[in-house]
Amino acid sequence: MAPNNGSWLVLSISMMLLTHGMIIIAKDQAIHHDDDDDHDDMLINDHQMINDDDPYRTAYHFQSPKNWMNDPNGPMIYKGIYHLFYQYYPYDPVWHTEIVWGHSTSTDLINWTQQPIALSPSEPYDINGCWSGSITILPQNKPVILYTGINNKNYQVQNLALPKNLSDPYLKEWIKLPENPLMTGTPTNNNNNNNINASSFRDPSTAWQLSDGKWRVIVGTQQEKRGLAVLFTSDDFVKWNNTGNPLHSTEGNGIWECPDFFPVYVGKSLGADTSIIGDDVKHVLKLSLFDTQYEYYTIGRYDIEKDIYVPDEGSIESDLGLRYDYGKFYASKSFFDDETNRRILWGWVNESSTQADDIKKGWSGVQAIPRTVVLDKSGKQLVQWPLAEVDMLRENDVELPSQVIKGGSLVEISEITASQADVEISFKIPESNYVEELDSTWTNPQILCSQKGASIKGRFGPFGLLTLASMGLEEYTAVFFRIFKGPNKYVVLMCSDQTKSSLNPTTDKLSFGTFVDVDPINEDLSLRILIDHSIVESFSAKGKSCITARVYPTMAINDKAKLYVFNNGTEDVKITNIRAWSMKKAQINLSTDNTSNMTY
Ligand code: DQQ
Repeated sequence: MAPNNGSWLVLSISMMLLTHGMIIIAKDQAIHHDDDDDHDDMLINDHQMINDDDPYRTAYHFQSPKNWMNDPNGPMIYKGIYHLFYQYYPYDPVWHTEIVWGHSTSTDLINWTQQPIALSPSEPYDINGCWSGSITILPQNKPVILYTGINNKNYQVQNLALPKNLSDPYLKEWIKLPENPLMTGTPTNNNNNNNINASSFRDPSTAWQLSDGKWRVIVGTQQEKRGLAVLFTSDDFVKWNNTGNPLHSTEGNGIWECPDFFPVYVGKSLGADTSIIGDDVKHVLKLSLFDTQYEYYTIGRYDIEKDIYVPDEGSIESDLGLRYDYGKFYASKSFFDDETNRRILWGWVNESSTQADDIKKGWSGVQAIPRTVVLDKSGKQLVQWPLAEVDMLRENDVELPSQVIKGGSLVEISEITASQADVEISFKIPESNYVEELDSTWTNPQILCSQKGASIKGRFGPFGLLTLASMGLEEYTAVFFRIFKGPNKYVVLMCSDQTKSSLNPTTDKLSFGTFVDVDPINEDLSLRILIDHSIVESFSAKGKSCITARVYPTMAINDKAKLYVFNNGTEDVKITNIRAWSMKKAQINLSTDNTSNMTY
């Protein structure tokens, strides 16, 4: 792509910064904190300080070396190296406003090397925190970060940072632009009201460019209770104008955090670059709703004449709409991997333990296994699937013959490390008149799952898997289906039931659930679960519905954990396929050099 004026301007600013030695954010630069010397040492040796016996530390999910991690920020691929930045508080396993951008790199999205902190509070426009944001790759392969700074008055402003050295594929150092902040809201009671509340204005998206050469970016905000993705445009990526018309907004759902806006191909299982426009794509707008702490997405059309996004009829941002994940999954961020033509999604999975327990274990937060995202053939929802690279960690392949699982029975899947596993299973049910009727008031699947947990007998279901189960079933996390007869079709409920996940009475054991768009008579009812000590990540119907849970068994830990297929319905169900693997440990956040230690 030919460089446009914007990228040349950015380039010249970056050259100027290099020549004049402006704001360099390096690993040994003091972070805004009282006791810097000790902490610099901690950053380098962090990974050595986590207790090796911790039964909840994950083995192949991305985690910070220690302490607090939340949102994934600015994932990308640059010169063949994958980058993940993340909201990181390096001094405490608890969120603090003066958060920094942790940074790790990988060649395979599974094994990660810790890099120096990319951004930390240092300037009046971000002295109280470097909050979430995104990366955009400008023409001539120049990545830039747009992020939210919490300024010296505690207002939220949008800033730009550039790599110090584009020839370093690890992009270890970042430079903040002297023109920052580039986008601001209006502090309360200011007469020049630009209708953006400076206390609720954050998380710039990846920018996209249309044929008029202008860059567009959305930022999450709210007006009263109306949630909005305000739209800014720019010719040069430095001077940004508020168009005054949000890309999209919805009454009543409060501030939109971490908006993500991207195209998906219709009828093609490929990812699309964020700037792709055309008849062969639809658009997705994802919001993280602060008020519910859940994410919602809609599928719709990007009207480039009006610069607005119009969700398809019936596609809405609420509990009646679609979610990437019906469990714990928040502040997610996708990027387009142009080397493999995939759109890859990262999402933060927070703890379900008490803060006191987080402090005891010394860390908090994991990232879900990155997922590919494509449009389902129905055009009405997305399909997500763990990256193929995850399969490299599989070992001890166990395959059980196709069989009928009788109502009320349990089958163990043995010979794998059940606390660190990947399991795939498919069920089939026969046509039957003996299916539970769906009551018309049962519209909320999460509530239905909490009322009809794994121990509540049905007819076809509950059947599925008991993960992280103790020998005497004192503890287990059950992921299962239950089939109902709706007015004109079968209705499949998928649940992740955490109520028996731990004997520790203090953990949050909320059940999760969703209805799955699958025909259980004519299609296989498939389930894949990634189990990793304290996370159970479930994908049903080949990725149409996902539920992620965090659990903390006290007995079913390490080699004491077991995995079972169960059927607690009265009716027999056919298992058409079962395969399971132990998962090797990935190398996550080694603080050594960039290329070594990439073996399994
Ligand atoms: N986390 C960041 C914010 C974002 C929130 C602060 C979402 O930028 O809105 O750590 O989890």
